[in-house]
Amino acid sequence: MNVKISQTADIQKFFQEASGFGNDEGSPRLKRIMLRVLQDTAKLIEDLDITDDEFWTAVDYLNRLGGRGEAGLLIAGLGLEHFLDLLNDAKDAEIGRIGGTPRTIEGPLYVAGAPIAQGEARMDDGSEAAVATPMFLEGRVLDLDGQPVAGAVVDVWHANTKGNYSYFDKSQSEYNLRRRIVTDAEGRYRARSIVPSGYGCDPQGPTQECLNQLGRHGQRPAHIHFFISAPGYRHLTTQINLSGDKYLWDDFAYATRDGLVGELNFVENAAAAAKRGVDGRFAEIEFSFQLQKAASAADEQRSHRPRALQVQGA
Ligand code: MBD
Ligand code: FE
Repeated sequence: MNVKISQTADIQKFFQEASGFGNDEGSPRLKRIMLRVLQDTAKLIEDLDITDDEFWTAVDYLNRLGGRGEAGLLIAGLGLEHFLDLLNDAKDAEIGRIGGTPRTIEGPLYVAGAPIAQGEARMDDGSEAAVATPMFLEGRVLDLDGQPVAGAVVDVWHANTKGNYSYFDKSQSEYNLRRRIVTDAEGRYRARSIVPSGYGCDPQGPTQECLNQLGRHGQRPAHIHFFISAPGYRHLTTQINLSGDKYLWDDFAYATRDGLVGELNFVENAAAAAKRGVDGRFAEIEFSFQLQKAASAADEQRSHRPRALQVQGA
């Protein structure tokens, strides 16, 4: 067709009505966003000759995606969560808010309310002792001048040896591999945990179903997530992705970034193991964070993205 139906004045007026522009109720912000969604969706349908069957397949897909709780997973897999990082990086650069540890995506598997410990914590419940490699993680939280930030909260979470996360994987104990560690006077945090495995999307789930159609895998390299926060400093959401993993630079969620690659140092030394209180082979990893100063109170807070909250003992 020569004339684009979606661009005619009649259709534009119709979508304005559907977005609530004909009334004084509701949210002006949402109306503006919805109008754009409808306009752009209509344009896409027309430009790409989306068939009715394709359209209703997509509607059904959204139902199944939400039904399985995988919307956040697909957003990560399509690179949109990483795009938000790139956008925020560009905004920061424009106003000279540079320096410190790079941000990278949170992902969909955080759970609020993990146990808090002072200075150090054991993160694993010991249930995988027979198969897991003990991991000793430590580092410091510093400001941009390299001065320690005492009393910072290092909220850390990672997967088990199967690549699964507690809470979402009901076979794990509550808050397994999730802790909040408050830094000591030197800005230091220490954790004993286990070496995580990379995550893979459920092969039967709707996210992998879409990735299959794109000819893509749904694997992440082994990684450790962090929220770092402290009064007066800008909240940091980041991860360390572990070197040596075949997916390190082939992450389906695009989270790996320069400056965020962590090196596991495997140690096989009986005396060193005894000193650490473990038997046999273990791993060490050191990673420190540098925080920007907060420019406002809101800067100190993480985003208000809805997150799971497990009540301890429940
Ligand atoms: C993860 O563990 C993760 O970090 C992301 C971003 C997506 C899926 C699983
Ligand atoms: Fe993860």
